[in-house]
Amino acid sequence: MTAPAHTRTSDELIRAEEPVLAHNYHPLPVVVARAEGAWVEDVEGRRYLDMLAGYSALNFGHRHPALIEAAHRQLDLLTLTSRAFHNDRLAGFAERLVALTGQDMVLPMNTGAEAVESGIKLARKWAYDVKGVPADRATIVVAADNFHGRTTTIVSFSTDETARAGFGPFTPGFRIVPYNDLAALEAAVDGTTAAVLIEPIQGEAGVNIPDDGYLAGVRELTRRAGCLFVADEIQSGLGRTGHTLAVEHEGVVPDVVLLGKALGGGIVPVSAVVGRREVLGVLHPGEHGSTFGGNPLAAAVGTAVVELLETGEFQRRAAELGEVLRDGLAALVGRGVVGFRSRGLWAGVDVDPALGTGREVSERLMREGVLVKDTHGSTIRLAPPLTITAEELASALASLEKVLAAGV
Ligand code: IF1
Repeated sequence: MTAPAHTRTSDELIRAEEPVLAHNYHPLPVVVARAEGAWVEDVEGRRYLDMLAGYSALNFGHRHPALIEAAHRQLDLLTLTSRAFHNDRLAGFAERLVALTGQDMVLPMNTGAEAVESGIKLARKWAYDVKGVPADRATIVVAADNFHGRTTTIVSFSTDETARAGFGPFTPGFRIVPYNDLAALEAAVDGTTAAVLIEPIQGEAGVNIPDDGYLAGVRELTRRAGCLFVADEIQSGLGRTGHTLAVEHEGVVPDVVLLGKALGGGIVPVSAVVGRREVLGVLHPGEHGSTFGGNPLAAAVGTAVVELLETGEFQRRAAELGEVLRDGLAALVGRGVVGFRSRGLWAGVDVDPALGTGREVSERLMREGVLVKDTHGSTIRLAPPLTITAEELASALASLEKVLAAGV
């Protein structure tokens, strides 16, 4: 398919955005016009290797043929009914998603933040209806340096002032403890605790991987305390770390798993709360909902995504190529990289601040034809599509080596 005819250049399009688009992002100066697999192409036809993959929403690459085919097929049949009626795609999607995750039930939503908000509402209602916590007294324990989305309730428990400042008043009922600290977590859990909500690996914090045993510790601690373990796998899940879910690295099964991003195949927003019957069963008609949640187009694409994951191919690729990524980054330590964390095809790379900020390194990589996104300070995040080839990955690592060797 040829790129759409453009009447304006990249620079003209960037300038045109300024007066009419809210300035809540500071994008790299690249204007993408088309994409396929791990590659994107800008308005002028320049190609870039996409090492961000939509923050893990593009695990299967841009426009994966099986996902596009599922979307095209459904577009020609039915796109939306609302949940006022049944549609013929939702049962199949829910059945395959519970089978993939080893859970009992699904609450289909759209964005990740909606899945997180729905998970918070479910945990609280479970605390009142099942655990017997007094009304409006439920607490949820979260980790410092968390990222769970941008709604006012979610930023209520963020420790990132940039994400919170100016958006109060905030939602009460959350306790914040250091990540990867079981003693602090134990001290924060009491009879009012509905759930512990954590990312199995903290993405925005810079791919912050907890010590082995932490997730198993959270599982044991929450089981003993009679509260829920809610795992936010919106970024870490669906193959990214070499497993279907990142919690599998420790063989842990949470009570509730939050999914999003790649569940929509990079085509439509699809998210879900997947969990035990005892938890999702607390909802009764009229108590929660969403106009688009569980729509037939989302269910058709989501089903095609689950079918891709059922093969195990993408999890294997992430595990195998993850070793290439890890070894490639290890070779750069002391040569511009001061440290890194990686699991599967997901890495947080700490660049020597003397070489520049994460943003400055991202701009230099862009000029080399590689797109990445900084997280904080001088840390960049690498999260390519799981369809990336070994050659493409080696090329991206070579570009990083070249940018670091070139210095400031
Ligand atoms: C932005 C960050 C990543 C998430 C986890 C829930 C959500 C996210 C673990 C909410 C979303 C996105 C949001 C997007 C950029 C990106 C991001 F930089 F913001 F923090 F990936 F690290 N749980 N993360 O990572 O999902 O509502 O966005 O669908 O806000 O700029 P959403």
